[in-house]
Formats: sequence, C-alpha cells, structure tokens
Amino acid sequence: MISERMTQAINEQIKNELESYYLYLSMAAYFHSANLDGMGRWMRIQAHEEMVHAMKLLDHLLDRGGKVQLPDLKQHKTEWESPLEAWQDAYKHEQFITSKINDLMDLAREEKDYQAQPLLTWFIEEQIEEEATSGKVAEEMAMVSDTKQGLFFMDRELGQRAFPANSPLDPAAYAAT
Ligand code: OFO
Repeated sequence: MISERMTQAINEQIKNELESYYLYLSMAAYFHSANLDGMGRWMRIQAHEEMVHAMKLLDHLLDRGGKVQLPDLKQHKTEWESPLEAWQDAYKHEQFITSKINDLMDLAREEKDYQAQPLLTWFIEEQIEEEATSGKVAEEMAMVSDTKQGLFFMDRELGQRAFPANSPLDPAAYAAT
C-alpha cells in the first residue's frame, strides 16, 4: 500500500507529464504550421514519450492500490515568437520537470517508500537525457536560426528522429484508417 502523501505527489507528477505531452503537442502544431515539419515530427515523438512517462506513474499507483485522480490540465502556450524561443521553452520545461522528479525522490526517501524509488531512479536518469537533448537543440538553434538556411538544416536534422513502433502520434499510423 502506498501512503497518502506519495499518492498525491504521484498524481501531481502524472499531471506534470500530461502537461508536458500537451506542451509538446502544442509545439508540434506550431512547428507544422510554420512549415517546419521536421521539428513538428520531433515534438510529436516527444509528446509520445511524455504520455509513456505519465502511464508509467499511473500504473505504479494502480499496482500499489493508490487512487488515480486526474486533475484539469493547464493550457500551455500555443504561439512562440520564433522557433528558437520554443526550443528554449522546451529546455526550461525539462529543467522544471527535473526539479519535480527530485522533489518526488526526496519525499519517497522521507516516507521510506522503497517501492517507488527504483521507478523514480529511472525518471532521474531519463531527465538527464531530456535536459541534455532539449538543451543541445536550443543551443544549436541559437547558433544557426538567424538564417533561413540554418533553420532549414536544423529542421531536416531533427526530422530524422524515429517514431516508436505503433505510435498513435505518427501520421503513418492513422493515414490508412
Ligand atoms: Fe517526462 O520528461 Fe520531459 O517532461
């Protein structure tokens, strides 16, 4: 059985992950509408990953008899001044998520919740990658995005990211239905 405090904190983190999903979907739409389809694709895949993060936490609560309570999601930005600003926001958002995961681990230790700690260690390691990836793209964008060629090159590069198998966010998955 999981404690009430941990249940509430994990529900809060499910919300954070779903809001990450929402934010990246919003960024995907922004990039697609600016004809930056490579960046749009990258953000769809990122949104997919965020949904998986939310589901890992949701299943953890269910497995341990905790009550899942899904609150309203916050409406994130839908417009950015520039593609660079969107990438910088993505990086800032990942830093925020890292701080939330760290808080959750602090609580798990305080509550002596040994069952939650392996999952939270997975998230801590995942956040290293999440920050490194978005931070690197934000820096590269700052170097090149003031030229159309630079933006074009980055869009091509980021469009190489592969969808996980059967992702519902992959247009190829629903094109034929
Ligand atoms: Fe769930 O890692 Fe990004 O937000």
